[in-house]
Amino acid sequence: MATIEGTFEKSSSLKVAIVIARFNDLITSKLLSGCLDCLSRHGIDVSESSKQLDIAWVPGSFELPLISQKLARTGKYEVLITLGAVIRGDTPHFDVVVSEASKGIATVSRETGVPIIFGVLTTDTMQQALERAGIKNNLGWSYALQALEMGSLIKAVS
Ligand code: INI
Repeated sequence: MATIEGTFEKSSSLKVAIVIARFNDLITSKLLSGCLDCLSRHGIDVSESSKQLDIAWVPGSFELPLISQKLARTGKYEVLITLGAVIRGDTPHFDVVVSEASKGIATVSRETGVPIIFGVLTTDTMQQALERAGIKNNLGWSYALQALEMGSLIKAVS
């Protein structure tokens, strides 16, 4: 029997791209901070001159799949992390944005074979989003950890 799982031992050699939405930047920039803190603590160079991390900004969560697809197709990255925040109170088309972002990201990941972490907060209120972006817990940190695990796991099954 083979037990196949991701590890965190070689995290420091992974090449990572983050695709982040500017919409609700108050939230997404906090998710990014948490994400970078986790990557950095696992040995990934997150400096401006880093050769193993790129960050792409898009207008909103709706645009996350297209730019993720472009980046994944370059073959330069072992794993991608998408960051966004869609808040129900702010928009009547909440369901459309969430649905397109989630389906699009899942489709791109399967099509390209590159793991893409779904780091899009979907909340009813700004307060809930703030709580998940640092006031109580910063999910950006968790998304980065999941990225490291998947980056390792995809290598283990390739
Ligand atoms: N984009 C988000 O990331 N979060 C939102 O809450 C949101 N709202 O409220 O509408 C949102 N809209 C913008 C959308 O993602 C696109 O950028 C826009 O429709 C242009 O295609």
